[in-house]
Amino acid sequence: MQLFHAPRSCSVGIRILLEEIGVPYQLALVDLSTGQQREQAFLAVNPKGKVPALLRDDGTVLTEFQAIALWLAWSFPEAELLPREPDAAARVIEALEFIVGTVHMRGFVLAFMPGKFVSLSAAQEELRAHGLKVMSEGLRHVSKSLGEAQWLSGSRPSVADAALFYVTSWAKAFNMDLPVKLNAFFDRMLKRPSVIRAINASFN
Ligand SMILES: N[C@@H](CCC(=O)N[C@@H](CS)C(=O)NCC(=O)O)C(=O)O
Repeated sequence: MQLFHAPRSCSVGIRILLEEIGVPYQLALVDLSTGQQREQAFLAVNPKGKVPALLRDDGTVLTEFQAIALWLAWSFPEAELLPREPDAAARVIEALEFIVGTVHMRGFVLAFMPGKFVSLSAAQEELRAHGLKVMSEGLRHVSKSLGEAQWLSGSRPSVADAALFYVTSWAKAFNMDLPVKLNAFFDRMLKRPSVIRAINASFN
């Protein structure tokens, strides 16, 4: 398999899952800062111009964080990235969708890239404030769901924990206050060999 990946982006979450599974894969780096995601070569892989994208062994490409994460979990069940019991699995998918769909897409994106949506600076400030609110309320909500558990799935890191890692790493990078439990979660993730391998190679 080949993961199309941008350092410091959400695709690090998929990289962590591949490392947790331990399956061989290649990395194709996409430089978002120079707009490589909008070049023809990458658009031929993912016409939406976004990472992550995963080229699978059958030659097909899967896009969208949640779809890739769940496909990996179902394809490599021995890695236990998703509980088998339906109710527990639904809770993990609920957290995954909230982290990617709301905290990332409606929080971080609006807070840090308001210029993608509106040009007037007053409007950008309004969007930024809204994004920051969504993001910090969202992270507080996730922290509550984590409760006293180490991982969102309870006993071991799941697809949702990989997503929580990348949003908490952004919060840290922007010096945002994180709920205590999410700080502890982030430190726990940083100690996992899969995360060490994933970020060493992506932050080079
Ligand atoms: N809905 C997509 C969003 C992915 C996404 O926003 N990726 C960002 C990096 S975190 C990206 O590729 N941005 C490049 C761009 O928008 O030009 C998913 O869940 O995979």
